[in-house]
Amino acid sequence: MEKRRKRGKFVLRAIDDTNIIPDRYVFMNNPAPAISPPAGIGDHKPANQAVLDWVHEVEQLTQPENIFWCDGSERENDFLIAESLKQNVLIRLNEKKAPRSYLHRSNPNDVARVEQFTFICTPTKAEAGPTNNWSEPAETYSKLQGLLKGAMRGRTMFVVPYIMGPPDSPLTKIGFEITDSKYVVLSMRIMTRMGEIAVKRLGHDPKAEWNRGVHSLLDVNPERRFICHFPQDNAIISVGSGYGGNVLLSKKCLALRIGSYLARKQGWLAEHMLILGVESPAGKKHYVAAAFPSACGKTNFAMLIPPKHFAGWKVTTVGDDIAWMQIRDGRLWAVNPENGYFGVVPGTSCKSNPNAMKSIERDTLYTNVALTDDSDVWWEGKDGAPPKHAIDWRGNDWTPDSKEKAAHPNSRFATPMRNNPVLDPQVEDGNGVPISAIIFGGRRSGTMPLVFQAFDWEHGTYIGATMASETTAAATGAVGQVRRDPMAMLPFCGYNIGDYFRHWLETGKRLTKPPLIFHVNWFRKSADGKFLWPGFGDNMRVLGWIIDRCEGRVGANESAIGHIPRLQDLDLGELRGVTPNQMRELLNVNAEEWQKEISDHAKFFESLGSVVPKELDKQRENLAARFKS
Ligand code: GTP
Ligand code: SPV
Ligand code: MN
Repeated sequence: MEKRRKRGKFVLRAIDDTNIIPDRYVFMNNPAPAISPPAGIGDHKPANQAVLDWVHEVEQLTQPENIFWCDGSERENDFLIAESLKQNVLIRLNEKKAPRSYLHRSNPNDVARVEQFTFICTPTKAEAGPTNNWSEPAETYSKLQGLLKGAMRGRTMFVVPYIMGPPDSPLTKIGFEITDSKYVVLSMRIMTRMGEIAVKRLGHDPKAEWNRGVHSLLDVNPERRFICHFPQDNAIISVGSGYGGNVLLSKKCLALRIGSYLARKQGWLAEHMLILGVESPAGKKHYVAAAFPSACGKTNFAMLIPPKHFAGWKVTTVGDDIAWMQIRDGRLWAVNPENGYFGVVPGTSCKSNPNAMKSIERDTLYTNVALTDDSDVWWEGKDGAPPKHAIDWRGNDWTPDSKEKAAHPNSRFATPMRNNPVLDPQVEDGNGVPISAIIFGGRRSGTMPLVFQAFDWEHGTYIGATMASETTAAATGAVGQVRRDPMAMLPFCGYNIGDYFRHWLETGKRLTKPPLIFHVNWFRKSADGKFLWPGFGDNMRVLGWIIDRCEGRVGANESAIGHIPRLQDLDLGELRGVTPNQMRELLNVNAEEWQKEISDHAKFFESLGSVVPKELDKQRENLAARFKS
């Protein structure tokens, strides 16, 4: 430890989020029994004693210089941005080219989710199940308390009240995040409904359900980086990181890991899914939810612009990452718990995703992209020629000849969903939107056809449970390796995956009008390693078939793996750059590849031990048998 310190390897450099706010802005000094807001900025009082007690506890432990209760106001935001600029937590961008937008650089050792340091802390290991890192709650609390002891000395502790979900939804959850990072506060303001609204919803009931999240940067040292979830306590503690997915505790930690645990207990679903609306020229609208693993196309699909040939069709976004779904009238109804998009930047262009480009034109917090000489942002895949010179995501000089990438492959934007030109009008509806189809998908260079449809809910659950994808830069570790990622929830299911599969099967039984279930693969490659399918807007052609299936007006081939469109079932009018042979390759089910696939399914289930419901083993046997018949 000493040695490392001396070498300074893990010590934060120039761009840092560790400075304190000057005294004149201090809202409250120790001790904190009667938490009251400063005159002028903010005027809410959290009336719930349980929150006050908890904040006081964390204060005693971390010993911050100041406590700053966030109210979510404009004024507060302006103030925090000004402080962040002064302290180099943010870099101001060109007001003409990127109005009200800022660049943040995270520590180079801290640029993605860390699955190896993410823990589910349940009383027994079995509750966390075979896919999660488990650690014993009491021991973990005591280890984390050790790390947090005095951790905010000389620093400001921010208390961020927020809600997840539309304000009037029965699904909506309350959270409080304590953090010592201004970047986190500014991001939470974009990503959640923050401030006053949460305090009001909490009310005075001492038994009200709310999530307690504690985050501290510590010294941003990977050896002291832990993202710990305590589902039974509705609590999260995250230390040692400043990267989005690890520290915006509303998102993966609450909305998915704790969320999935609560969902099972309370009879709903918390899923890593986008939600989109699709309207036909005749004005008939359907909603679709789709689970693709991290960096596999959710944001892009949720903002899709149909090709010219699909004149009159319109796609709108309800959500781009997370869906909370409940059962009503025998159907699934979905809400997006978030208020903004935390999206992958590289590859985003006016060609691939014009709606995302419009969304991030202003009011955007960029992380780890490149900075041009005229204070604009740049990344690989942006429209136009690369700049002759830029500062890369690490803060070093960069030219087009540089070996390094200018933007980190997992560089991100945080932007309010209000900026999305195709935001769905129902996005605030607390009842949610009725889901006609659920789509699973991943990055698969072979085996998986462009699209196929499950025979029924149970078969669809099997398809989700066995789906796989090549790994991406969204999490640290090797990229491009095929791994099973059930329902795109492998890193996000907060309890035993066997119970999660069971919950899916049971949910299906409660649905009288279940959504149809599909699997897609935009990433199949030809023998020479090129994508066979153009993707992006052209994915409308697949979505069109899916909608036609929901309407019962289009045919398919019944194959061993499910219903697959015949060439004539897909509208390929004016599709450029895909030959009929390529189309056949895209839709092909290769028996040999599927033998291996089925045996990989079996191996995966074996690796999970005895937790997999027997219905799913039966599904595999049926699948294998269909290949033989
Ligand atoms: P998370 O935010 O990590 O959950 O990712 P996501 O699932 O929202 O993925 P996103 O839409 O941001 O896409 C990730 C990467 O995949 C980007 O580099 C996109 O350019 C690329 N991508 C998205 N859709 C397609 C597609 O249809 N075809 C191809 N070839 N690439 C795509
Ligand atoms: C993902 O990795 O699936 C994301 C980005 O959506 S993060 O919030 O960092 O997890
Ligand atoms: Mn995601």
